[in-house]
Amino acid sequence: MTVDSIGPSYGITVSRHILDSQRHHPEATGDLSGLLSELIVAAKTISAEVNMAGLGDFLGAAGKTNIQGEKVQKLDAFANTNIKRRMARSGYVAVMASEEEADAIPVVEGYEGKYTLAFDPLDGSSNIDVNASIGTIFSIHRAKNDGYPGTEVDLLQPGRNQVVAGYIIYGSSTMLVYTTGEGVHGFTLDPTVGEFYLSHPDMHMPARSRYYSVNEGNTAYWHPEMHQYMRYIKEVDKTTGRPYSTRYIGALVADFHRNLVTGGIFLYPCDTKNAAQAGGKLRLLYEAAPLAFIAEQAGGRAITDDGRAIMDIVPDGLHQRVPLVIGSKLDVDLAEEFFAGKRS
Ligand code: AHM
Ligand code: MG
Repeated sequence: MTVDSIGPSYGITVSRHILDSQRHHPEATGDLSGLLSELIVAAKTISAEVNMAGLGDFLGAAGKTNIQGEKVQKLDAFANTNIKRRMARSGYVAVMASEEEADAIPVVEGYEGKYTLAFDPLDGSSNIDVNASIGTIFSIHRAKNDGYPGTEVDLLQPGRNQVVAGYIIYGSSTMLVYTTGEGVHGFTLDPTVGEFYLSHPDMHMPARSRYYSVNEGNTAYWHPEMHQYMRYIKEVDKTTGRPYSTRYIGALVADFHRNLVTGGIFLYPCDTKNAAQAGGKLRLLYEAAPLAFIAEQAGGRAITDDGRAIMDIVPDGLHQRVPLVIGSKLDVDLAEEFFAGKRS
């Protein structure tokens, strides 16, 4: 039997995809592939738990508040512990940071690896109790020193230095989307066999869209330029595809994923409600920077509303927050023009 007579592949698993990508990098040691494999196991475990949430004891708050002062949901705590424990002995990471923990998380002595991992264990946790989409977001950098215990300094690197970024969305199906800087690839979990299969190779965000995602309940807190931009995209003008339609679920990972697939712009601008935290709500390390890497790789853009590229911001703290405008390139360009006062 010749190889040709074997026929086409039954589907590319994420493990195969990662190993194939590694082959293009002869210098690779396999550590990054190993790290991703460990993360994928964590993702499958969390996915299984999310699917059981309605049946089990996981709904509702765990009775604690996190560093952001928000209620920790039970599933958040589960996801956080699951990722942390799996990674702490993996030998691939030097230090971690989680949206749910105040300080940098050390790994077990003797297991220090060469990467850092920042993660939001369960983004959009207010959606847990209502059976809407939630997700896990992750961001990986090289630590400053290979094989030594990492510190906060290793984690405070700009998004531009990311080696990998991705998310797992627990939606109508569970999907993993990630980039290593060579395009964006999406995999769908087949729960019957427990494998992620390549379902969305080389994802590209449409350059212009007709969708916007924003919490309009914050209108009273917006700056004048945001009002002008919103007024513009809601005007009727069929030649430019307006008015845009709203899509907002309140879980960044879900809103972003939708916009990645169909095109769209997500805005959580600088507002007076969040004045105490530089005007933004979303976290640079766990939310904005990893999604910015994916957006750029898919042909989109991510900026603050004063026009800085999210990827270029050097974090000044693990839990730094930023205003975020992210999505289809031409839509972000347009918002930028309004915010810079070039249009009104
Ligand atoms: P979290 O659930 O990890 O704390 O994330 C914060 C969430 C984002 O997922 C989402 O985009 C945003 O907060 C929604 O905020 P709001 O409810 O103010 O619209
Ligand atoms: Mg979050």
